[in-house]
Amino acid sequence: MLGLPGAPRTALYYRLIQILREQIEAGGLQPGDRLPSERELSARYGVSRMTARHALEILANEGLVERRQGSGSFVARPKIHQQGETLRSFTEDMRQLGLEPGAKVLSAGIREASAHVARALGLGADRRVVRLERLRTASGEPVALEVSHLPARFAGVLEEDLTGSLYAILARRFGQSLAYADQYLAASTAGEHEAQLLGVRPGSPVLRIERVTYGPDHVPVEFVSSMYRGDRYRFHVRLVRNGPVPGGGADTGSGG
Ligand code: 16G
Repeated sequence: MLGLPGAPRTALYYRLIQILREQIEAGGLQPGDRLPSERELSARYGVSRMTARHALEILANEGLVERRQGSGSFVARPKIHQQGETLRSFTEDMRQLGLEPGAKVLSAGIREASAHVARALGLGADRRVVRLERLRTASGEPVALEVSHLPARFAGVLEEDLTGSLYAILARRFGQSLAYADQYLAASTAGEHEAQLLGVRPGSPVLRIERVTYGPDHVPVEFVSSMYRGDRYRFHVRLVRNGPVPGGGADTGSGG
């Protein structure tokens, strides 16, 4: 039995999750290995099948476990690990990880920016932006949905092949280099449409990322609003105690 005498029953699934997580993290269970079934977990740990199912569901939401209809639960592949110290493109990130970057253009055109986008890009009277919606793939697997907005002076990107690197186009066609970005992450869930594109179930956990990327002259070049698969992505940010990071200094909008 997992429960300690007097411990609330609601904690059982939590304890079971810890046990399974430890087994996966310690390497006792390897990617692709089959986990015990709900029935086996229930017998082995003295919990109800409901508790076992709940624990597996939570591990699946965390992306540690993959549930396959009719064949059980398996240890998932390691997540794509993105580090947040240098400003890199999706293409550069994937190559660094030994994955093949890809992009499927879902829509591309000129639009009037919303107030949110106009503010992020610091637009004046001309509120037109290039809006580019792409599904990003890692070695063929959909991992993120990106909606990029660029000031209208970059309208020429629409004449380019957008299934490759946008940053490369900005550099080549406009001589536009990028210096730094402010990035915001928040938890969310995939709606029906996004879930279908990302190949996950509706309601699956995702990371919503907003990023404003600036040129060396501190002028915003891109505002992106993206949705990354929560089961496939892991972000790493290094935090330095005391004092500014050398070369840093972007305004985070916290005021003061
Ligand atoms: C990253 C950026 C995105 C940019 C893209 C360019 C985030 C959230 N997004 O995915 O803003 O458009 O890189 O990649 O980090 P590319 O040069 O491969 O098109």
